[in-house]
Amino acid sequence: MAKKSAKKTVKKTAKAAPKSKSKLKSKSNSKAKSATAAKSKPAAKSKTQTASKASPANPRARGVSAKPRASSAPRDFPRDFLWGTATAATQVDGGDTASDWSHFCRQRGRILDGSTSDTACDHWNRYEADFGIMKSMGLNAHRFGVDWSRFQPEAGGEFDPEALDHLRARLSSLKRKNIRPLLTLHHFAVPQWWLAKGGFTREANLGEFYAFARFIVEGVGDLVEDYITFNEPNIYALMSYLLGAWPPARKGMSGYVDHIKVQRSMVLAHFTLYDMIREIHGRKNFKTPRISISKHMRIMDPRNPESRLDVDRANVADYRMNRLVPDAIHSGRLLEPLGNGEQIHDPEAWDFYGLNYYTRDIVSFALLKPQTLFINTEVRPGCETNDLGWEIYPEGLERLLLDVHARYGLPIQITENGTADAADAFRGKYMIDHLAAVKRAMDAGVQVDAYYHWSFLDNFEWAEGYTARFGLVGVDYETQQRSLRPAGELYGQIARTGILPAV
Ligand code: GCO
Repeated sequence: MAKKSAKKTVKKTAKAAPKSKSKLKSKSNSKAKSATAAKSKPAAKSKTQTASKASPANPRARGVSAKPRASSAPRDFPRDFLWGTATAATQVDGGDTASDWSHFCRQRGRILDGSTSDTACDHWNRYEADFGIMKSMGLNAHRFGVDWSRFQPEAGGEFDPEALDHLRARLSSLKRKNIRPLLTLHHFAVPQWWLAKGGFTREANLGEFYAFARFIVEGVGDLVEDYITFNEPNIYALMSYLLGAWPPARKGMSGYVDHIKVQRSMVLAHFTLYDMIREIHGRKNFKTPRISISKHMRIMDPRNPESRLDVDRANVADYRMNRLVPDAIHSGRLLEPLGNGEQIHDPEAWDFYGLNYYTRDIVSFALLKPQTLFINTEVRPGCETNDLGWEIYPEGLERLLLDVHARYGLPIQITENGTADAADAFRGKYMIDHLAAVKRAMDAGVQVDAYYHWSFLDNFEWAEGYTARFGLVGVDYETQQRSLRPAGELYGQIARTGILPAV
C-alpha cells in the first residue's frame, strides 16, 4: 500500500482548525432542503447568456469589484497547480436511457421541473467543442465521469466497445489539449437493471460493478492517471435510501438500514477498486495511478454553542457527514455502523483526499426526528445564500482543509466547489473568496494540488432538474448554445496567471 505522509505540517500560526468532533453522526438533509429552497426561489428560466468580454480588469465581471494585481505580482498558486472544472455523466452527457436516473425522471413528480436527464447538455456529442472552450480558458485539468449503464445497458450484456472507443476519444482529445483528466467511476447513477436487483444494498452484486470498472480501467488506463472511485458515498446513500429524493427513493426504517449497507458496500468496493486499479496499471505498464473518493464535506455548526444537545448533535452530524467513510478508508477498517471495526484492508487505501465543498449547516437537537438521529439542519438565518438557498461560507473551506490535513496528512484535491447563480451575479466573488481560503490553508502548510470548479456547464442538477445553474459556461437547453459567463473568464484568468485578483 502506498503510504502518503504529510509533506508539511500546519504552522502554529494557522487559524485554529475546528475542534475535532469525534462522536457518531448522521447525515444532514441539506440537499433535500435545497430542493425546498429551490421551489420557493426558482432560478432564472433558461435564456441565452451572451458571451461577455468582462474580466476582472473590466467591471462588467459582475460580483468582482476590484482590479487584478499588477502582472509583476508573485503567483498565489504554484505553477503546476491543477486548474480544472468538474462534471458528471448523468448531468451533462445525455443519450443514456438505461440508467436508474433516466427511469426515475419519467416518474411523475420526481424532478422539480418535470425534466429528464435524457438530453442534458448533449455533451456526449459536443465534447470536442466543449473541451475547446476549456482550452481557450487556459485550464489544465478536467474531472468527469462514466456511467456504467452507458457501457452495459442490459443485464449480463457485453460491454459496449463503441462506448469505450468514445471514452478513449474523449480522453485523447483532453490529452491533445494538455488537459489532465480525473475520471470518476461512480457518480450517483447505476444501470436500472442493477438497481432493480438491489444495487449497492447487496454485497453479492458488487462483482458486476467490478467487472465494469475493470473494463474501463483496462480500456483507458493508458490515458488516465487520476481516479475517483465514488463520488460522495454518504450523499448518495442519504438521498437515495434515507430521504427518498433520488432513485430508488427509499426512506423509513428499512431505508435507514439500507443507507448504511450502501455506504458499507462502497467502502468495500473502494478497497477492491483501489487494488484493482493499481494492479491493472502495474501489469499493463500504465503510469502509477492516484486514486481517491470525492468526499462531500460541509461545516456542521451547533445552533446554540451553549446547548449540550445541539453541540452533541452537531458532533454526530459532523462525524456522519464528514468523517465516517474517510476514516474507514484511511484506517482500512469497517468502522461502526458500517461494521464492527474489523480490519479488512491495509490502511491508507487512497493517494490523495478529494474534497467537495459548498456550504455550512446549522445543527440542532430535534426530538421529533428519530430517523435522522434527532438531528435538525437549517441554513443560518440571515446569511448570504445562493440560488438554492445554500449559505455562502468560504471560511468553511479553510476550516475543512486544515482539518483534513491534520487528520489524514494526504495531498488534497478540491474535486468540487462552486455555486448556483443563474445571473452570474456573485459567482466570481464566490470563487475568489473560496480560492483565498484555499490559499490561506496552503500558506499554513496544507498541500492542495488541484481545484476543480463545479461546474463547467450548466447541467441537470438531479432532483432540481435544470432549475439550478452552476456553470462557468451557460447552456441554452433549446439550442445547446454555450456562452462563457464573466465568472468563467475570471476563472480562466486566475488559471493562466496563478494570481487571485483582490476583491
Ligand atoms: C453533488 C455532486 C454534484 C452536484 C453538485 C451541486 O455534490 O451532489 O457531486 O453532482 O451537482 O454538488 O449540487
